[in-house]
Amino acid sequence: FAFQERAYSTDYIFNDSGKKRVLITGGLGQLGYGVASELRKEIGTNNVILSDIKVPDSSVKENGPFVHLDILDPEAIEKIVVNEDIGAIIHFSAVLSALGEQFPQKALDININGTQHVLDISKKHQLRLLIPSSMGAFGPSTVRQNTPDLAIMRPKTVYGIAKVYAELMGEYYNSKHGVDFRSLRYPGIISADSLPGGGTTDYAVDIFHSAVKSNKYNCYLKNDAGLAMMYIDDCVTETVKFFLADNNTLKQRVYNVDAISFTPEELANEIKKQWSEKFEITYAPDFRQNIAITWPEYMNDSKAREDWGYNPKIVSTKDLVSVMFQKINKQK
Ligand code: AKB
Repeated sequence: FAFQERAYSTDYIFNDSGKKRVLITGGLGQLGYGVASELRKEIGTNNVILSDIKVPDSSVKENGPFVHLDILDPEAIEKIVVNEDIGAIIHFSAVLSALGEQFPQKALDININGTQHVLDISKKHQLRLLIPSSMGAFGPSTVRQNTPDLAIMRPKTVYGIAKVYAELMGEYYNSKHGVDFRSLRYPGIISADSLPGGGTTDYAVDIFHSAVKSNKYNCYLKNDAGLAMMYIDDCVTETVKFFLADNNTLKQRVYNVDAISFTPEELANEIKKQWSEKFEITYAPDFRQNIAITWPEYMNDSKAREDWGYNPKIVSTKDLVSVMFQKINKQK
């Protein structure tokens, strides 16, 4: 889309003191690098600092600034914010839903305490703060189809509870302390080159790699476990659009975003059509099935479309499968 049509301002100053550099936490996860690359195109390579507790490949450092950061160390976060003139944080550090059930204490530490640290630092230095939420913030008592932004939120995972905490605390810091808090409730994100880890929706990424490797996949969800999903390029583009959106276009601080909905069986059928008739799927549901049935099959994201122009491009299972195999084939 044309530069002039963008709904967000082009000066990218994130707070009153004119700070315009962005710190991304959990930068080596599924989304960090992609979001950093897209944001760097908009605000300049050196204005986006990627961080993680993990050690990056040399290519990560070659493509822009990277700092080592433990999200449980608030002094270390503040030091970077002050020394590097940070005006905004995108907070990706999190333990995902399935891993969080296996390591609840670790999930509580990172997902609650890590979040609280970035909230407090954002309050102190008046930063813009984007903390992604997830459809995992919903639970078994939420309507699973066309789930609205305002719905019952009684999640049954540590991950989901921490997402509700982040949403509510972010809204509180926004109204009480003026923090420019923003959040998107992501569905499962499907990517070819960066892998998720420890999520309930990971099957929808693993299945492609398994098809290419062995033409079969043993799925840990039941054949009819429909869930909301989105292709990574849409996630990256739309997250950057939302992050840079003018504050006055946002009528709420937290938005549902969604793109595609399918069951494991529907995805497998499309893979059979586009990859190989011989592709075989088997089902061995485990504890992740019990999480999946408490999450939306699809969410209503009309508010995101109205307020800041949310507009994903890949909206069918057919197009998703096609783009995934194009990407995976290129990697070979
Ligand atoms: C997970 O499965 O935990 C994540 C999510 C939907 O938040 N992918």
